[in-house]
Amino acid sequence: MGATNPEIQAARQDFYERIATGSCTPLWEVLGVIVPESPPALCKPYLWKWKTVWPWIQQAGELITAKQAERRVLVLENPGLPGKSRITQSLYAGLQLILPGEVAPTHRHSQSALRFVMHGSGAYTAVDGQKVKMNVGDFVITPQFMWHDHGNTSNEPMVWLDGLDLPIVEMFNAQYFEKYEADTQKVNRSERLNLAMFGNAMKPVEYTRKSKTSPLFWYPYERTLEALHVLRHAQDAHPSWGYKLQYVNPVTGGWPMPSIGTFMQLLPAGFKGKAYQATDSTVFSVVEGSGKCTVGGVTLEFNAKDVFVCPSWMPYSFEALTECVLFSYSDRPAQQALDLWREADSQI
Ligand code: GTQ
Repeated sequence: MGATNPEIQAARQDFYERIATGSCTPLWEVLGVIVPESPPALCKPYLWKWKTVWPWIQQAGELITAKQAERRVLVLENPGLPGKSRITQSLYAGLQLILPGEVAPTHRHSQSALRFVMHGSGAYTAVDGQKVKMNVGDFVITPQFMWHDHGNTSNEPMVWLDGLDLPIVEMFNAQYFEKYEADTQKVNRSERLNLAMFGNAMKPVEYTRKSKTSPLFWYPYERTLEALHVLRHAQDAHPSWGYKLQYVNPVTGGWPMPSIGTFMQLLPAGFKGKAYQATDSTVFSVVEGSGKCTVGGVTLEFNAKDVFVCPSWMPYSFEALTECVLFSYSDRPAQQALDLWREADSQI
């Protein structure tokens, strides 16, 4: 808007104040903010070093039990979104600690959750009567509104990354939460059965789809890693992401979770990737290796067990010092469901 004479400005101000009494407000004062040309950079690139957070996780373990806390988790809060309990505008991330002998009691909620195991092995997640023992690198799904509890029957602490669509469900104001009558739920099936039913690109003939979430809820690391190693020897690396697989729902071929997409990629030692840009802010969890991610003018140097975030539409590129394996998740399925997702080269 060009220079406006003070009289008109005062009249407008007066007008804004009058319409505010009836909960109206002028669009022209906020249009550029609410309809920006491209995604505003509110979410910042950031890296959480395992070396820094591991002592804090252990200290949390001394201050509160898993049962007292319900879930003993350090939330990874994006420095650009303080106080909002989120790592990106649409997704939550937290590091959950379960000590030997502990139980995180059974509850259910409308938010979908993923677990990605970072440290330790042998703790379990029970989902809807099925128990999964989790090991480093395993990706486990807790579908929306399914009873789940976690416990550690091993003799070492276990830490995993929780990824939830909390901000999405909050945006829709569709949150529900319930506690189960007991700490642990009755378990009558094992993860071996889940893998047998859905983990071999096969499914029981009589199976009919009940929800949008994958009926396979355990994706063991050894299978994922083997696939990446075979690919690595069979073909050239993609110029931006090396060798990258996306997890799928074996029944539909689509994403395993309706709101969150998950990936695992391998960057060969010495890999120098071209920059990539897409509208899904992405959370990376480093399983193996050391490297660098350059994003939005910042270089994030990562090692195993570090977590970092690349915000929407900021070009990012990888450099691998050693062979790296990276797990990642984003809201790509939710954006695609609404026809919003864009890559830099896509034609719209
Ligand atoms: O394990 O159910 O990090 O409900 C945050 C909310 C974990 C869980 C979180 C949750 C959970």
